[in-house]
Amino acid sequence: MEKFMKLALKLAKKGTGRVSPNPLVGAVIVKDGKIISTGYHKRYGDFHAERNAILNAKTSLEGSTLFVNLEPCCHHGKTPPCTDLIIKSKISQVFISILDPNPLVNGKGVDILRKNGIEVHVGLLEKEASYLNRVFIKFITKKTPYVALKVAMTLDGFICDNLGKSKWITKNNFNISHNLRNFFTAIMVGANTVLKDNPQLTCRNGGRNPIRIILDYEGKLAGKNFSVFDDQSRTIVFSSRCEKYNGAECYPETRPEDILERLYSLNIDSVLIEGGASVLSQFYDFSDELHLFYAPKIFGKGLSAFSGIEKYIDEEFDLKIKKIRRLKNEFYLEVIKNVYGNY
Ligand code: AOF
Ligand code: ZN
Repeated sequence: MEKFMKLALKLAKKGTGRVSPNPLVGAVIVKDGKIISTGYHKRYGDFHAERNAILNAKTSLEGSTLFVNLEPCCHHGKTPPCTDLIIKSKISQVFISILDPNPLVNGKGVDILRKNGIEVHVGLLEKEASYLNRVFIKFITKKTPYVALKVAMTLDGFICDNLGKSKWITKNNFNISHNLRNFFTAIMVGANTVLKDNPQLTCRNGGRNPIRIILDYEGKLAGKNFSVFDDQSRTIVFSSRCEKYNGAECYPETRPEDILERLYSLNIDSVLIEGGASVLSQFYDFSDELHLFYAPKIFGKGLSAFSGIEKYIDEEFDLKIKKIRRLKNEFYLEVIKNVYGNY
């Protein structure tokens, strides 16, 4: 059974970067032990995974088993309820990893299937499935974007040396970093990072470009020609000097909680914050996970990634290491701060 759900999860991941703020969902239909059809949710507003799998089938689905990593929907959204189609196609068994946290569904999809005589099992590969859809779960239940922080630093936690130089502390993180830019809907940096590095903030390993968010409270970048203002992607500025930004999409919020509320209202479900120290520190308490790249260097003095926060040894640190990976002579940690679901 697990191998079919694993395939559903693998298919779901193909929607990465394209379905937000909807969930990543894959579906596999099995009959007499053989896979007879598959499908996944490809793009926001398109057909759901289950519908695609059912439509892709070349044979009768009567008596077959459906594997899907999220509970089938039973509401009319951009598309009609998947439960109707599942019942109509005479599928007799459904394996689901997790219930849909969307209050419009949340258990009601399972009830409808059961009432129609379909055998339903919930919980297969639950941990993998809730981790995969952590952004969706947070966004729809907490009504605020999922926040990830990304930092490249020395072993002693510095993001630049004592002369302010930061290029390049680590050099083996290209692929992971650009996968993150594809995974999260938006990427955020402060004005100083733009002034110093003139980054493009695009995804350059095959994914789509994230929405670029620039925090420029004082309007230092207004009217200037930085790469973040090119037409490769949408750029959103937060500034108390929006009038200096004629034409650009600009909002006046400056506090992290207000910025996140604005992003929620813009339907932006997740943001990857890439620095610098002041932005990372301001958003630390609002963050859900950290992506930390370490180079075997020790500076002793410089700018600490989180120099704007102050925590003490007696405080609770709910940080859990999710992944450790060696990258040649460097290493990468994925650290989870908040769990949505079970993983
Ligand atoms: C998806 N893809 O494969 C599944 C989803 O507006 P709609 O019609 O696209 O409905 C979106 C909701 O449908 C979403 O919030 C979730 O509750 C449910 N399931 N959504 O985009 C899918 N299975
Ligand atoms: Zn559906």
